[in-house]
Amino acid sequence: MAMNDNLNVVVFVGGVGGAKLALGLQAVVPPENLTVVVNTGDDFWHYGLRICPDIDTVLYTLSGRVNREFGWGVADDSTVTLDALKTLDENPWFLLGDKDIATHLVRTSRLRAGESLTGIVRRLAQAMGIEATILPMTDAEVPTMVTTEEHGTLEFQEYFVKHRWQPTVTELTYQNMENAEMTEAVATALSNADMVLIGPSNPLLSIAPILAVPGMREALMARDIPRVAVTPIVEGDALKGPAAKLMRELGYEVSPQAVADFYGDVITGFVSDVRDTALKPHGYDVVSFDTIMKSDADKSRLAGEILRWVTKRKEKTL
Ligand code: FO1
Repeated sequence: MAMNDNLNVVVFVGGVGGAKLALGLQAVVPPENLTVVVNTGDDFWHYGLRICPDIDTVLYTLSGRVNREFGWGVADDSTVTLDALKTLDENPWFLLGDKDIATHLVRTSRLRAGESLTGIVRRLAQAMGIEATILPMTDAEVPTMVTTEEHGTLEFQEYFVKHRWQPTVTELTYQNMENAEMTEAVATALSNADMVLIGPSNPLLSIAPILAVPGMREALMARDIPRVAVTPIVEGDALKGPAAKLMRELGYEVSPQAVADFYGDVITGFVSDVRDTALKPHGYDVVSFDTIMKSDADKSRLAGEILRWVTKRKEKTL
């Protein structure tokens, strides 16, 4: 029997790191009790297609399709379309594999037919055999815009992929967020949650947009349940991607304390890494685990440890 039966777990994630924790959770939480709320600030239009990288990373990871070398995209994908684009004098700077393009075609045509992103993701997850619930943070388009010293304001993927996150960032804005709404599916998941986890994702690029959805912070704070973040910073650096560089550029210290303080009242507990026991954040209920997830066994081990710790704390406070 799976562990943690009947406890509803909601986890907030961005791309690769968050998807790894979601995969670990999928191994230890019954699917009807697991909801993954995903950042959509990285989404963009490219060659007329709607691309949702973080959602796809979660879909591909939870369905076992993901390219494990990259952490995103589909395993064993081909690049026939991309190669053909190059023969047409195009510079396809965003790597789209042929199987991946099928996902974008389905999503784009359904969006154009008037279906919501939430409904489309539900159907894609079903088609891929995923039983857990995967929810976009909102159905609105809320592109994260990155203002840089060198190139002015860029769309997120231009900053991240085209410029390989090398420009110096001076500001992040979550465009159109004031017009975004929390979906009914996210509101219901939060009101039924027994705990909310925040994955080891980039706090500024992946989790901040989710928390910026109007009503999201209030919905979280309204629940007297454990809300626990997992550190994305280990030994003073990000395991992957620009989290550390970006935190420095935007005036944050690069430490578990700074990550915990960034979440502030939103969290009640924090998981730091065993390598950083001397750097445990103050002012939060903190536990240290090995947060580096290389193998699938690491992922389910960490997910299990977090759930057991949160459950024990919950029992103690009742
Ligand atoms: N990341 C890259 O570094 N280069 C790429 O060409 C690239 C293509 C890509 C295509 C589909 C997809 O779902 C993800 C892709 N990513 C690529 C990853 C993506 O840019 C990032 O994982 C996230 O947006 C950051 O969380």
